[in-house]
Order: sequence, then structure tokens, then C-alpha cells
Amino acid sequence: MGRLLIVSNRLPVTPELHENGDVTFKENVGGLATGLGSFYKHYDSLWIGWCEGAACDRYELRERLLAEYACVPIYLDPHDAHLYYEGFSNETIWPIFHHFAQYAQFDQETWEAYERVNRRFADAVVEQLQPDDIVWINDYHLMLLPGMLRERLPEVNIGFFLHIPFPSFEIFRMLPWRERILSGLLGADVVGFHTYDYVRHFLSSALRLTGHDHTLGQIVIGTRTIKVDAFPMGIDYERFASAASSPEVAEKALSLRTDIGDRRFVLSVDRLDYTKGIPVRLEAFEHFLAEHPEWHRKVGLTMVAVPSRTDVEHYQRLKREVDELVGRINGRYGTMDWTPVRYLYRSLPFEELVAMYREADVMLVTPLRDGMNLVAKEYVATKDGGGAGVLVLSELAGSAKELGEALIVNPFDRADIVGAIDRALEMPMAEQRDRLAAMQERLSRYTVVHWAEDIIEAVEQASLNRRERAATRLSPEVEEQLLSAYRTARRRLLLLDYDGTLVGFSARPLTTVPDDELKATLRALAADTRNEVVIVSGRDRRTLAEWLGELNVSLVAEHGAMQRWRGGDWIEASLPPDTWKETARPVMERYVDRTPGTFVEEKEHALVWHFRAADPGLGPQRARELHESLAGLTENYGLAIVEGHRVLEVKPANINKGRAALDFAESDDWDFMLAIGDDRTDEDVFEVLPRSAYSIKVGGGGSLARYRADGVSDVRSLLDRMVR
Ligand code: ADQ
Repeated sequence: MGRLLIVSNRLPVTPELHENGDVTFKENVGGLATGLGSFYKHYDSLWIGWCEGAACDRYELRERLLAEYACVPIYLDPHDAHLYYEGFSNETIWPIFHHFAQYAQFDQETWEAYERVNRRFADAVVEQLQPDDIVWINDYHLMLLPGMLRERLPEVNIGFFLHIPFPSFEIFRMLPWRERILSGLLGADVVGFHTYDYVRHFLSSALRLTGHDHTLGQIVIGTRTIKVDAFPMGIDYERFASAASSPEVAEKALSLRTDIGDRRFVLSVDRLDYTKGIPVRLEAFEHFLAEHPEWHRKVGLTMVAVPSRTDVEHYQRLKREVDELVGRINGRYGTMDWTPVRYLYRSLPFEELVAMYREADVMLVTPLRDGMNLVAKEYVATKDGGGAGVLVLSELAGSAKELGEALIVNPFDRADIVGAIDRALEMPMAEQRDRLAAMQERLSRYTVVHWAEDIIEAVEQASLNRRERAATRLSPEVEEQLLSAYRTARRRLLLLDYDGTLVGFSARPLTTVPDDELKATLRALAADTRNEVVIVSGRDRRTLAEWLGELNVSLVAEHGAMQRWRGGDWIEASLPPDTWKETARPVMERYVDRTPGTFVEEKEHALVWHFRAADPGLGPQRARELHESLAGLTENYGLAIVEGHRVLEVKPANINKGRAALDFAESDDWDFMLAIGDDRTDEDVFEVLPRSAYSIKVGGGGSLARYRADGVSDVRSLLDRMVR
């Protein structure tokens, strides 16, 4: 593979301009930057991101960032940056994706800025990109970027990872720009989330809004396959585990202990964000003190809150609320020598943070919703080497999925948190260590580097798959080869499926009448005496005769139950009587009543249940149930149940398109054969044809066909070229 291009909102370093004009660089702390810092320097990679601040637009800075940090800065117009970052990213996406819909702003102006900035990122990536590079895009600020890149460079390798939760469809649907965001994300080859719950939410939104279903997390769109999966982010475990025993940390821990005395030490550390559940946590601590006077003066909560998004109104309000709560608790319970809540509103240097983790007897991590929460993992890691302590963890943090040995709480349930604090303070040391050890085992294996490698490997695999598929693509070269074989042939057989191959789908099957252009193409093909054109369809004979009967082509109706050879009459296959319909019809009609948007189509020898217009989640589920309900019939009457594109068809088992195709294939000495089709029933045709035949599958998914076309328009343009 080529290089790795990491793209995120911010670069891992920030340039600082000093009064004397010098510029120095400060490494940013925080999940991705710190975790991947060492990793990305070892890879042949570049990091592309927004560079904020007065120093950024200085020309010589670009060169230094590139040479010293392998970073490519993007400069944004400050007004646009504000609308994109504080605006759309943090006032629309952040609240909606964390299920705080009541805080979300829907503002066309910030959306447009978000689009513009994503396009700026796309320009910057395209400028750097070389063939075979992997582009790894991070987080909610850049959700349109995968789609924008895909549009410009269809073959580019893209991984996307979302660090925050993906909301349930019922909340996601509120976003006026929901389709645009989904199609942006679906531009990637791999879309990653922290947990399987977010994967589920994403897949359900994709199905409901774009109609694309998935198989085992793979969505097929045209000839592209998108892998959607959970990759739980880890931490730089060693860094935290070893720091805990370093002399600097030991010194800080000692001075911390001197401050606290022999009181029990409860800690919480987060950005000051409304998703982190800080007020409920404080109230729970207040109630704990009210219910457990025996712990007064014996325990203290230290709450570290890092200032965050201070320009956004909801954050300012939260700040006031937290200040008041802390004041209230300390006013009510504090004494001359005991402050129940110590509140630090600032960021801490690494050693000081680790010293806090090391000393904390209880760590309270109770977000109302959190993509992962790395603080919980960092706390566990610093206890490696024999430390004790209890992690109280919200079930709504992604990390709860991996840290089952923590005391798991519902962060909205104050009483639950109160109970957990009590239990944590009373927990025997041996149990504390056992629980920590189990979590440490897991976290030390699945580190941040492991996580990053997993994502990159998934993108590499997707890229290999793409190359394999490209080999079977109906490329211009293959098309030329096919056309030249066609032109020199004397006897040619063309077996063409109708729906999904010559015309697109519609919720109502009777509306996909052939247009004049299609008829003209088929007429011209049929006019060539060297050609035998056969429409091989699942449709009933009346519709086929009405729509295509005037053309000089052969027709195969109901998957081969009836054939009308060019110039002849309809011939029926010998079939047992259709008495089975009397049993099957009422069963299918019951499903129509229970599933709005569905209907039964009756053909001469088949019954079809159509669910294209049904709820996209319910339709396939009911289809499976119906399949089960009808299963008994199939053996007794010699029937087959065939699943097509949003249809379930019951028909005689010994009838299939392959048999009909074979009748035509064996009727002459063809020196050119072409079969085109899009669904399962066309596979029977591909299967019976000799290897020398040209077979083309329309769309993605497994197939026996030799080649693939993206869609109906590719098929039509190929046929047009044949008659030209
Ligand atoms: P955050 O919401 O920022 O991240 P979190 O995962 O806890 O939340 O990461 C915070 C990071 O900042 C930690 O590495 C922590 O050490 C550091 N930090 C916190 N308080 C600090 C302090 N006072 N001083 C110094 N450093 C401090 C988003 C999502 C999360 C997801 C991460 C990573 O909201 O759900 O886990 O991205 O994907």
C-alpha cells in the first residue's frame, strides 16, 4: 500500500506565535493526537487538519510543519471556521448525535459553511494524494468528506471513524440534512464506530433513508461494497501504566495525599460538557452525603473539568449550574477542615492527571452519553502494578461494553449512583484488584495502536476487494472486446432480463413501461438478421406481450413457464394444476393486511408478494416470516419460493430462467452469446451458458457472471453501441 493520510479537524500540533516573532509548536493532548502520536510517526504518513491561530497563515510555517511533524495545515477563513466548528459541528451534530435534540440548532447558514469547509478539506487531500494511499478520516466534523473524495476519485481508499455515538434513527431523522450526511459517510470503504450499538443505528438509518440494506454489516451500492463495523478505541496503555510508577508522578501523588490526608478520594475528570452528566453526578454525591453521615469528613470528591467550547451558550449555562451546585454542597456540608467537593476548572499536565488517577479510591465516570470515554480506560491502566480502586461507569459510555467489571450505573438514576458510591467505598481490596486485573488484561491487549491497525487493515482489505471486482468490471476495454466479438459474429443470441436490467425499479410494477428509446434500441437489434433477441423475464405474458409484443423479439414469461419464440405463439411448459394457489393466496393476503404498502400479484403460474413500498425494516422481516409460513406448501406441491428485489415469489420448482435460456442456447450454432441480468433468478441463466458466453451482472453482490455493470444506464449504453 501507499502512505497513510490521517485527516482530522485539528492537527496534532498547534503553532504558537511569540511576541518576538518566533514560532514554537505545542503538541495537543487528547485521545487521537496523543494516542496516534507515536504510531503515525512510524508509518509513512501525513496528517492533514485545520491550523488555527495567528501563526498559521505564515508561509514558512507550512514547510516546518511538514518537515518536523509531517503535518499539512489547512487555513480556514475565521468566519467560516466559526460557523463550521462552533456552529454546525458543535451546535447541531454534537447535540443530535448525543441524543440532546432539544439543544440542537438547525441553521442553513452553518450547514453551508460545514459543506464549504469539508470541500476545503477535500481540496487539501486531493492535492496530497498519491495512488495507493489510504485516507483515514476522523470524526463528526468531516462527515461529508468521504463522499466528496469518492466523487472526484472513484478508486481512492477511504476509512472513516466516528468518535462520538451514532444516534438512533428516530433522532437522526430530525436533521434536515440527514441524507447528505449519510451519503457523505457512505463514500468511505470502511465506516467505523466504537460500539455495535452505533453500528446498528447507522445501518438502520442507511436502510430507512437510502433504501440500502446490509448483509453482515456490508452495504452494497452499485458495484461498491461498504464495510460498517465496530472498532473500540483503546489507549496508549503502556504510557499510563508506566507513568504511574515514575518519580515525577510519585512526587505529585505525595503532595496530593498531603492535601487530602487519610480521607477517601473520589475523582471525576471530563471536559465540561452537558453530555458528561456532571450535574447529576454532583447531585448524587450530595445525596450520598445526606444518606451517609458516617462518611462525612472521611471522603471528598475532586472534580476536574476541562474548559470546553466556552463560546457556545449551553456550555456557559452548564458552567454556571456546576458552579452553583458545588457551592451549594460545600455550603451545606463543608466544615473548617473539610471541603466535600474540590472543583478544578482547568486542564492538567499529564503527570498531575496520572497522579490523580493513581491516588483515587473511586473514579466516577457517569456520562449521559459518550462515544467511548477514554478517561475510564486511563484510570484502569494507571492501577497496573498493584494499585487498588473502583471504577463506577455509566452504561451509556461506549467503554462500558469492554469494562464490565466496573460498577455499571444508569447515569440518569441518581439513586443508582448513590448506591454505587457506597458500594465502591465498602468494596474489599481483593475484589477491587480482581476487577481491575480483568479489565487491565483486555485494555493492555487492545491498545490504540492495535485499534488503528485494525481500521487500516480493514481499508486495505476493502481496497484488495475493489481491485478484484475491478478485474470483472465492464470496463471500456472489455466493452471494446465484446463489441468486436459481436461485430464479427454470424449468429448471435442476446438473453436480456427486463426489470432492473433494461429499466429501473418502481414501487408499482405496472409503471415501468418501456420508453420509446428502449423500444427503438430493441427494434434495431432485432432488425439485424444475425440476431436472436430474447427478453427473459419473470413478468406475466400479458404484460410482456402488451409492452414488447410488437417488436420482433422472443419472449420468456414467468421465469420460463411460457415462451413465445419470434413470430410464433405462446408455448406453455407442462405444469401440474395450480390448485396450490387456493392455499397460498389467503396466507399471502394475511401478510398484506398486516404489512402496509404490500400487495399480491397473481400470475398464471405464480403468486408474488411485493414489499418494495413497505417499511424498509419491516418488509424483509415479514418476508422471512411469510417464507416460513409457505414452506410447508413447497414440498407437497413441488413449488419453489424465490426471493427477488423486494419480492417473494412462489412458483413451480421445475421452472427457471436457466431452462428457458438453455432451450434458446441449444437451438442454433451461436458464435456470440450475451446474457444480462440483475437478480437471483438471472443466476440460473449465467450458470447454464458456456464459458465463452458474455454474461453481465447488473449491480453488486455475488454472481456467476463474468462481468459486472453498475446499473441500467450502462446496459442501455452498451446495447446502443451494438446497434450503432
Ligand atoms: P472526549 O469527549 O474529549 O472525546 P474522552 O474519551 O474522555 O472524552 O477523552 C478525553 C481525553 O482528554 C482523555 O485522554 C483525557 O486524559 C484527557 N483529559 C481529560 N481531562 C483532562 C484534564 N483535566 N487535563 C488533561 N487532560 C485531560 C471524544 C468522545 C469520546 C471518545 C473520544 C475518543 O466524546 O467518547 O472516547 O473522543 O474517541
